[in-house]
Amino acid sequence: MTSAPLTFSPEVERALAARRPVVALESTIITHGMPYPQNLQMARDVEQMIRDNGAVPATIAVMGGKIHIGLTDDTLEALAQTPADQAMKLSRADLAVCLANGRTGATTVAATMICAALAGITVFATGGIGGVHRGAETSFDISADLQELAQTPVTVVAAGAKAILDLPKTWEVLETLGVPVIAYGQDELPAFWSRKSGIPAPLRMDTAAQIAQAARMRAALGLKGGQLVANPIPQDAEITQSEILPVILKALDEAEVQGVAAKSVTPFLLQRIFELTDGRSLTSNIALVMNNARLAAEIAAEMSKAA
Ligand code: PSU
Repeated sequence: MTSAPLTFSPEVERALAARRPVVALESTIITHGMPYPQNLQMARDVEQMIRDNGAVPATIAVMGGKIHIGLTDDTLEALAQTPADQAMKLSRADLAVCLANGRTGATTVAATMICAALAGITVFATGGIGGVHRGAETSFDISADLQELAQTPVTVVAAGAKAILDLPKTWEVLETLGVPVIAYGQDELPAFWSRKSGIPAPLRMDTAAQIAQAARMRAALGLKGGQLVANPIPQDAEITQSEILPVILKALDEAEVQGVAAKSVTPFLLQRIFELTDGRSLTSNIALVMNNARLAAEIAAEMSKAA
């Protein structure tokens, strides 16, 4: 164990001690990714989905100078009600300062990976990772999630990168960083709200057992970093690319006109797309997170079988 300021919920502590499967969950999706009260319902349903599939959920957030690994229902509710401007959006750069200042912070994919690895958790489910923003050639806005995948040994299950991003550039950067991008059950990379992106998947796997074995092989080879599992949204919940693209472009235009930058870009775009689709983007977002939670629980179970 480490001397990091970790505090475990009793459920997670017992599961880790008994080497039972545990799946990490992030909290930025709760505070900055979805509106209240749908965010709270999503957080509870995702935890339940993981339990129903034989693993223990560990939602991660920073509060009172500690990294919480597993939250009580009261804490989850308080977090879901925290206005986005009162919770820090934590990535690798902010985690230690948030702890030192005793502030409340929600962990992004990058920060959740760091905390999960410190806690001994190797599988993590989310919606979509951050990546290279459209227009990055002038803004230089590239999510720290990509670097984290290259250095922290956690298997991240997502529905690809969020489609508000420049997806081809995002996959190029991951390739450069040596991150395995594994499409689950299809030959094409998914695009968050859509099953298809038109981009061929660099790697494909069809079972949770294979994905767990790939993580083991990476460790055996001494290769640092994690792997990204790109799990397509279920068919009945998808919004096709041709439907969602005009909406994304409109939201991007508005962000530019209003001068939205840095950490505010993703939350602004998700909120505008939610409004422009009359809530349909949120329904899809929740469906894909649930689907990722199920697969992550299966992978965690495979990993603990062999351990
Ligand atoms: N998945 C979702 N919604 C979200 C996120 C993931 O379905 O809001 C969050 C994750 O925490 C991810 C962050 O790390 O969005 C990316 O933010 P940025 O683009 O600013 O790096």
